[in-house]
Amino acid sequence: MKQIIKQHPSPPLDPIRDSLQRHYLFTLGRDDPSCSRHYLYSALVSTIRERLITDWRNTRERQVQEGLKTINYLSLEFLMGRSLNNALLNLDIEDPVRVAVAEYACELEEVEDEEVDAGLGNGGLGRLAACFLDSCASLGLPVVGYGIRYQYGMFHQKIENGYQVESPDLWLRNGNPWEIECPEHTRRVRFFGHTDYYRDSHGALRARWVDTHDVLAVPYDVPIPGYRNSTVNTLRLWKAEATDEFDLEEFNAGSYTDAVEAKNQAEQITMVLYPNDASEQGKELRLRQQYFLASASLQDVLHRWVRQYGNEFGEFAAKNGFQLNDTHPTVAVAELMRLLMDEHGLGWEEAWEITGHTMAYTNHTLLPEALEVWSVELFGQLLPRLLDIIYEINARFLGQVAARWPGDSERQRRMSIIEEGDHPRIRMAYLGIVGSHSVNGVAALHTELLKQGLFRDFFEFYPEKFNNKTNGVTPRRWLAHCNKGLKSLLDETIGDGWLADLGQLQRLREHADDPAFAERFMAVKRDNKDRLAALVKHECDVSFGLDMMFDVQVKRIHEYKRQLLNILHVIHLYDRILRGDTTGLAPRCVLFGGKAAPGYAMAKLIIKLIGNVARVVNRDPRVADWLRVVFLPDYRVTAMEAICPGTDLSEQISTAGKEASGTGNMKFMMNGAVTIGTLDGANIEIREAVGEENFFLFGLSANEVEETRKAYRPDDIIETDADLARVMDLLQCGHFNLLEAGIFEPIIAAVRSPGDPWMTAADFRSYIDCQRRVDSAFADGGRWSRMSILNTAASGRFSSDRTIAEYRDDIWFK
Ligand code: DL6
Repeated sequence: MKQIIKQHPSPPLDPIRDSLQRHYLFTLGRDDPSCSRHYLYSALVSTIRERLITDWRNTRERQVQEGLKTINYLSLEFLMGRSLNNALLNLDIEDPVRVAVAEYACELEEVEDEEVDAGLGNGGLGRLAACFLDSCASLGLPVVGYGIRYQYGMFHQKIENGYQVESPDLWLRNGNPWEIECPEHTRRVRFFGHTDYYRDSHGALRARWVDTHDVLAVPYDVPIPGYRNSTVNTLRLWKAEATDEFDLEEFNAGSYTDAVEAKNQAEQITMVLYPNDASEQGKELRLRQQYFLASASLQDVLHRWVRQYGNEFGEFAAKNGFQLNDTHPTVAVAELMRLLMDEHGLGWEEAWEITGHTMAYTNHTLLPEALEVWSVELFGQLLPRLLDIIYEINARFLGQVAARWPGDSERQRRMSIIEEGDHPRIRMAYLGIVGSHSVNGVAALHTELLKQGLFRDFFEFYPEKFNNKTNGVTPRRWLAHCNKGLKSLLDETIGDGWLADLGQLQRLREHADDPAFAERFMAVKRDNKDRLAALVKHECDVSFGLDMMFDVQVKRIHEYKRQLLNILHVIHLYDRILRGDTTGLAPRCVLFGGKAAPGYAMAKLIIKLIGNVARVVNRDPRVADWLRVVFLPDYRVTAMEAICPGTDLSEQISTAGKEASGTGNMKFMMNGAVTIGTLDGANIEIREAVGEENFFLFGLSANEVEETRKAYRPDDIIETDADLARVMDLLQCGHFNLLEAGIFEPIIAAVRSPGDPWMTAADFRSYIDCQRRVDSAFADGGRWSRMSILNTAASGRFSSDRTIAEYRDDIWFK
């Protein structure tokens, strides 16, 4: 560094090196080479941001000048992970940056490690939103992401004595160098108060929301660069602030805590991400978050519109669209109605026409408990004007239902947005369907199940609204960045066009039978396994052998995802090895990872069981050559970037009909892992794409699950299956919890329960038989490498570029 200072200014410096040096020296005021790497990271981000600014401005100006329709993607979650690596790749500046950073005696990877994950999401839904932003920018589409700038992201997970322990994720501790605060675009969001009716100057009856408690929404913009196309889109994240710093009267009267109460209340709204991926029912703060996001974002869009076109909304729907990411932001339907009517003077019919043409709703779950409902009482207190509007929407909608099916009051009751009863509730999914022009599921099976099951009445009423958009993942992050070895091999073999057109990976098929190519492909895999093994050793102090099969299940811990079935298989393997039954067995390293919602006791107990089994297995020298098991703590985006390239076998084993799509399954496939899976979510399409001979299928189908459920007797299954009986005996006799008597009773009871919704015992036999087929395929190196290559080759369909192109053509720009 001293040397750099002496050289400065030495003509002509290369622009990246120059800018990095300038930011290090002058923006951050550091001139000491021994300064922490964090400064280098900050200076590098400033360097990149500087390069993005012009394209960012040009992108916005072009979109305005060309009068392009803008799509606003509203999501309570954006699970971005790190941004530095993605920006380097998309801007094609990795090589010069590597050189510039080397002058600080640093490897680029070390600087990258300074970035903390932006964990503003729980899992699949939030990560999908992040992949979509990358694809929208890469396809040059005018899409703005709107979300919340949570002060605390997804909690950190430690494992203590096998139990999950959560700690807060204060990801903004050192600031976020990517964001730009835009106080000039602050919006005011209302709560509480009541509706006041009055006559306007034309004598028309109008409503306004009065006596409200307001909160300010301050936007922070994050640039989203497209892949080598000069497009830079925006992710706008809202932070809540009080309208006044504090109450001066209270302060002067000496009540210091009361004086800051309002400020604290306001700022609480964006304080913390709710850490539950499947249900977060009834929490007032959660409703505040949802409305805060919806209102601030819609006001933002309307403000821009009015600035350009005045209060003339004739073309609004042609120029604006809103994609609602699950039920979380569906309150936007009522809020857009309110804003158009109360703030911009439109009549109901006109406002409804606009709302219905701009809103589109994506459903991400078949689990009833994840479909949000809000108590009418709570909603009415917090958002009284919105409740009026929802009642009116419902009354008009039910009028249409009655006209279509006269006298069918049962159907009206079923379809009502308001669920009647002692404690009436608002069904947010129904509001989303009624108020949108498009309703989509996220995989073919999921969409079919929505149409036949959960939303059957609505599908009958509005068949034209329903469509499928199978999920995808961005190949920039999930192949090019995380698997540099494979990227180089692909570039060399088929050129680098695949990064913007993943279908080109099909051309790998012609190399699948070429032993020289297979050898190189598997050498890359081995390098990746080596890296993953090092991570496991570092985090868990367990050694993974590179010749063993890396068998991985990483995702949120949930009963429907059946980590339990997987660990039962591990216990079965352990039992077989101890009995000397190792014929045909492939040595395995089984890796689990994922967070349980803090209040989800069963999921947390499953983590404990995995940990206890791992401890017993890993300490037993008799099984050491055959089996290793770990639970890798704090699973997150950055961890997955190291895990998926080094995986041989991808476990996608949810109870059929429960996983909407899955996206981890796609990341693994892209990186050449072979899947063992049920006919659930996007697994079905993955199997179709790669061919059934290259996918390990087991288990009941969704229909069979429903049939079997009618007379399900797990005790009978256990009694007649000697392998399962032995596994259950090991659990019941406390083999894995000798000093913790009885702790796994709830798990044992769940497996044995005829009411087990996840049907673990029903699929056990099929699963372990399938795992035997996996073993024999793995033992045949040539066969396995072929399967692995073909998985990567067939993964083109699972690029989020394809998904977004479908949203573009069928929903947004139809
Ligand atoms: O669509 C993204 C992702 C799907 O891949 C997962 O299958 C699905 O579980 C997830 N859904 C959610 C919503 N809440 N719940 N449950 O996270 O969406």
